[in-house]
Amino acid sequence: MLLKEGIKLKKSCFTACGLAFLLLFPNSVISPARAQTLPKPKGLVILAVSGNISQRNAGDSAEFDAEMLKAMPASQIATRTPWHASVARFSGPALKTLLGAVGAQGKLLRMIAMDRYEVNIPIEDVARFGPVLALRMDDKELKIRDRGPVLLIYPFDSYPQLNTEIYFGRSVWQLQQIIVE
Ligand SMILES: Nc1nc2c(c(=O)[nH]1)N[C@H]1C(S)=C(S)[C@@H](COP(=O)(O)O)O[C@H]1N2
Ligand SMILES: [Mo]
Repeated sequence: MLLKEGIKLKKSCFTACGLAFLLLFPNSVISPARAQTLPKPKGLVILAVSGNISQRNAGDSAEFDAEMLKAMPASQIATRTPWHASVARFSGPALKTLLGAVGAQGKLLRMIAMDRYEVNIPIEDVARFGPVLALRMDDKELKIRDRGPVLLIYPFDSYPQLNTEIYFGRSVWQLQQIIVE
């Protein structure tokens, strides 16, 4: 009799503890991906994300080498651009994919390029137009001389309204740093 009571008590304690754990750490079950830590880059860092992010691998930043970016699911945009007169196929992680990987939360993306060019992109652009961090053009890796290694491309041909100076200006080439605000 006493033993039975003891087992019952133990059982209910387990349930209560489990419940308390879930209440304290809801993310442990709801989004296990968030708990994953970002691996450290092994090669040359070509893109760094900082600001309002939850995943970091180098101080306040999430740093990426080429291999890490290539390992992400790739998206494609076939379009003409201000720099390419005929249609080309650009591929690489969608900006949305990268922002998801670092747990970005904010309203504004400060984009900074190798030449210190800087432009602000409203976060709405990400879902609305699906811009891509192009690493390749027609399956060929973009070199620095091709405006790579990371070139932000909007689907200019799919959305005629993108063909303005505003979006040309947001098409950052040689993108090096993103600050999420
Ligand atoms: N890295 C970098 N990206 C950049 C720029 C720049 O100066 N540096 N200029 C922006 C602007 S203002 C425009 S209109 C387009 C086209 O620039 P271009 O015609 O001078 O090549 O690229 C955008 N991306
Ligand atoms: Mo511009």
